[in-house]
Amino acid sequence: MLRNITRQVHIFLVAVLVLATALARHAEAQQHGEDNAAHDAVKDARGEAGHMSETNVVQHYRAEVNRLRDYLSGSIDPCRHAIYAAARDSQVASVLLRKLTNKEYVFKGVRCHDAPGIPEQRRVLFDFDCQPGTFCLIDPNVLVIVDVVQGKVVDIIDPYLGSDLAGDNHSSGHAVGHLKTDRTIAISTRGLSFVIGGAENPPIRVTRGETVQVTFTTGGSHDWTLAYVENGSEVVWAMAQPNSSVTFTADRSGEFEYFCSVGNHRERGMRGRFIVER
Ligand SMILES: [Cu+2]
Repeated sequence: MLRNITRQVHIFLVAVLVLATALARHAEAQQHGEDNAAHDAVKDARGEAGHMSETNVVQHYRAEVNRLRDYLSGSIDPCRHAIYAAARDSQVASVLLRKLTNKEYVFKGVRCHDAPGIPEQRRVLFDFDCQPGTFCLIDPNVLVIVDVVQGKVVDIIDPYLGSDLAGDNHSSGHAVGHLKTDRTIAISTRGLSFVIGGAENPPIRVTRGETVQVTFTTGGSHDWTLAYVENGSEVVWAMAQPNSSVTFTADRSGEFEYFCSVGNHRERGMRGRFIVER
């Protein structure tokens, strides 16, 4: 089980960092209207992920994101910076990773557009389609609004129902699924335990449908990971890196486990129950 989740987490992280690299590559190709680089790189990443060994994935991830940052430092193109700001945002990463690892979805690339009338914003569209042969009424696109002056994500619209921002000759569609927070949970660590409201590894109870923000603070090498089980294997539902937060919708009911995916911390008791009540 542990190996399983470690591998899942690993694949996720590899996918996001290669996505980030792909995004940079995509930004390069953008002027030529080339959308395929990001797509191909993500496909490559999925292939390679299975062969990665058990390095410290969190450190590796951070190093790769830093590399991407260095790569961008000479650029003044607001769209490149917008794409980077989106890709490094833990909440965006969490949303994208769920889609990238969902076999029903196909990642088609990323596009960046001006926000009409708001010069400091860019709209970064992560374009997903449903797999051919599957039925879906809603394209699983994700639109990330970035303030390029502050280098911060302003909003995440998931799914984004507008069919094509580049078209610009129709309205931009409805926005549903804003990650508006219903509940914020502050989590810190003490040794190999999570601490919530003074208690060690207490059960977390939420109501189904609530949007939950977890704020994770730690001085150590830990993460806060929540997983569910599907077809006998664990899938990461949400993950907060050290000193960051993650927002997700508690759209599954039942009992789940939160834990630290670093090393053997989970086995050594760095875990607790996450209960979603109807
Ligand atoms: Cu840990």
